[in-house]
Amino acid sequence: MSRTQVVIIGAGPAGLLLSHLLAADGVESVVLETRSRRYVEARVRAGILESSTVGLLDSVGLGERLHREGHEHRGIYLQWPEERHHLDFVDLGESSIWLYGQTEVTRDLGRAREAAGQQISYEISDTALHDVGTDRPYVTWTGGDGRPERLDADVVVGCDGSFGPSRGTVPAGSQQTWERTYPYAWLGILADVAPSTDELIYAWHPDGFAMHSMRSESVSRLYLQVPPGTDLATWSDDRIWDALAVRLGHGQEGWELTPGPITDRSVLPMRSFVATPMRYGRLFLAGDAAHIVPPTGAKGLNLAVADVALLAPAVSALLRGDPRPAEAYSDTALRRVWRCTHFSWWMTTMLHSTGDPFDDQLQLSQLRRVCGSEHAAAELAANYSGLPIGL
Ligand code: RFL
Ligand code: PHB
Repeated sequence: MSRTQVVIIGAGPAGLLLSHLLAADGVESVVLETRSRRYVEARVRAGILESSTVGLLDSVGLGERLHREGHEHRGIYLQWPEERHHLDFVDLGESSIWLYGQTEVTRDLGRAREAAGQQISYEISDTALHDVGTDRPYVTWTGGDGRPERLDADVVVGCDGSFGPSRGTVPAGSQQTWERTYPYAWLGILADVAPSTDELIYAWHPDGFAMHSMRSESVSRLYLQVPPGTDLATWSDDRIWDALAVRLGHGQEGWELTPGPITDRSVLPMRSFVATPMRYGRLFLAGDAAHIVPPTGAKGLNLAVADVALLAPAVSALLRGDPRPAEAYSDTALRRVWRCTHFSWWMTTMLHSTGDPFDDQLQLSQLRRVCGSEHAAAELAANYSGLPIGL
């Protein structure tokens, strides 16, 4: 029977960063992951890092490539037909944000953990958590070679995203969940073309929301609001670029959207979800395993980082015999989770067309208010650029 101090389920950003932070505190962990390392590192997802996320990565030696290859943005554009406004977070007294893909964060973490000799088992199956309500939890799984495995630990951390088994291990009576589904989805593309904008554009349009993001000087990332369950086959490349051009305002005041070859496309459902508390006995939940936000606020990855920044010292203290930070973890983390849940819901409902003309007018009124009032703009900027880690 093998034993470690902490078993971490999931090698996404939350799990990898947690193993890194624990190691810096002298705590041993083993990471278990169903997918291959290549798959995990290639998964196209988030793109925006808050300043506190960047600060944390810097402080643990993970910021070097980010500063070299990432891009610092002072703010975002908000637009609706005929009007585009730049919100400069720095001028509004808030922090800048960084454009650096989740793929790159995961690669940096993967390399750092490999160099440190971190034990990570990829391509495992049948992950099951046992006795997490006791002081002797353990995890079983089937290894890549088909052999059954068991690992006993002091603590198990579920960093296994929204579909992993950890959250479901908590008995129903010991967990409460909140959920909101939205009547729209995003069609996201990656394209081999230089971005047509210097900073992200969030666009309200009666046809539906559109967003222009990017990954580098030569790779653009764009999104279109589509109905949930949209079949990608019904969206040809031309249809996608035409819709983006209309919604993003191609031709207005000389602005042009340059199309290019699409290299990746997917449809993403949108939902808000929170499970509380984020602890049950010796099981702690972090990142998407505990909460999901719609991507409109760029919060998911940043929340996962904020969770593990709180959790790592709490677990270290617990293992040294001080249970207080671990007892405070869930309540402390949830204050930020609910703030980001509200902000993501607010951005989402302000920007996505519902087809109801009354909603259109309310949304346009809200957008004009945000772009016309320094106070309203500063509130968006503070939430978007990120609240302090310990909020
Ligand atoms: P992850 O990244 O989902 O990682 C969970 C890992 O657990 C593994 N796993 C298991 N491992 C072992 N045994 C099992 N039984 C397992 N079941 C699952 C999975 O394979 C996976 O590797 O969760 P984590 O680490 O909590 O990280 C969360 C972020 O990935 C997520 O919140 C963000 O990507 C959300 N998000 C965004 N966040 C931002 O901060 N800024 C953004 O701009 C942003 N844009 C986005 C996004 C998410 C998107 N999608 C696809 C959901 C844009 C998109 C399109
Ligand atoms: C992205 O670059 O993928 C991205 C950026 C901001 C968002 C969502 C996604 O709000």
